[in-house]
Amino acid sequence: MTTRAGFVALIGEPNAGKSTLTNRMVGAKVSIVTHKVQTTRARIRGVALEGDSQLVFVDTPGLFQPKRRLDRAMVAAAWGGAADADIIVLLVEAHRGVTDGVKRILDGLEEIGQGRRIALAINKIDRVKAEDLLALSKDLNERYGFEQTFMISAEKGHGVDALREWLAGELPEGPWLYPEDQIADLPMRMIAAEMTREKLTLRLHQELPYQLTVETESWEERKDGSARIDQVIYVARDGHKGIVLGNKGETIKAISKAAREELQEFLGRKIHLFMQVKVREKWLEEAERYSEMGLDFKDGN
Ligand SMILES: Nc1nc2c(ncn2[C@@H]2O[C@H](COP(=O)(O)OP(=O)(O)OP(=O)(O)O)[C@@H](O)[C@H]2O)c(=O)[nH]1
Ligand SMILES: [Mg+2]
Repeated sequence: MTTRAGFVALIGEPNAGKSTLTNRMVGAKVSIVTHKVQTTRARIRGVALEGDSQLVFVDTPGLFQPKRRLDRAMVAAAWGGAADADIIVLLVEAHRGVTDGVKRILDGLEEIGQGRRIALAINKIDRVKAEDLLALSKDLNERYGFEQTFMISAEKGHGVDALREWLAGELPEGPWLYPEDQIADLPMRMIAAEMTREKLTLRLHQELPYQLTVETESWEERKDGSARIDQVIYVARDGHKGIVLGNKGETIKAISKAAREELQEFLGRKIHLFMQVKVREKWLEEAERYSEMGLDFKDGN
């Protein structure tokens, strides 16, 4: 039997649907998803099987014009994921079309593109009419020589099988890179922190989700099969702490409950989840916070 295996990097503007597509390909939620931009902060690998091929999807942070150190590290992580991949899939939102952000990504692809394999996936096709799609596909293919174009809805599942089958046939021949039953390549403590950050992002408004980070500080296995997980939410300002806690602590309580339920479902066992909010004004400038997120601090320079 000839097996194939390799890395498929999903890149695109923030909110394009990269994490949604990763999860659909894997068949489980390995990467958090929200309706807000810049949800994913680091590269997240999710593993899928198709016939004799093992596809390692690399979900990346959205590509945008970075302002802060964290933004720069995120964008660097995304381009790094693209540079290391066997095949790159650029996701473009059907209803937004060729935005300035998409144009800048196409310029970036010209730079790293020599000899690379790059496919286009127009996502969220459930949001537009078919005739608009054809025009968008033509426009994008005139701007860049994509190897293939797919029209998909990562959320509804349209076109996703065709994309996966094509990728499976194009990856290099070779042994599988992960055990057959592995679906993600991220430590559990990080997945747990991400789940909490997702609930925070969904619940908190405006800039606050961008000003906090979550870390799992300890993970203790208990004899009864359950686990006790302690997490810290770092915020940059005193005022933010109050908002995260909420009136009589009801915000943090609701977030903790939602995160715990999802974690229990994911792990299939009982979890005792404890959260603490700490004010740390300079967390965005601390190397350790970046390594905890899976980012390279130096990339933020
Ligand atoms: N209508 C529609 N919505 C979608 C589709 N795919 C993703 N979405 C939604 O788009 C939003 C962003 O999805 P994500 O998967 O978090 O996007 P992302 O590219 O990972 O975003 P960042 O991590 O911020 O770069 C979410 O609200 C998704 O539910 C789709 O095919 N159709
Ligand atoms: Mg994402």
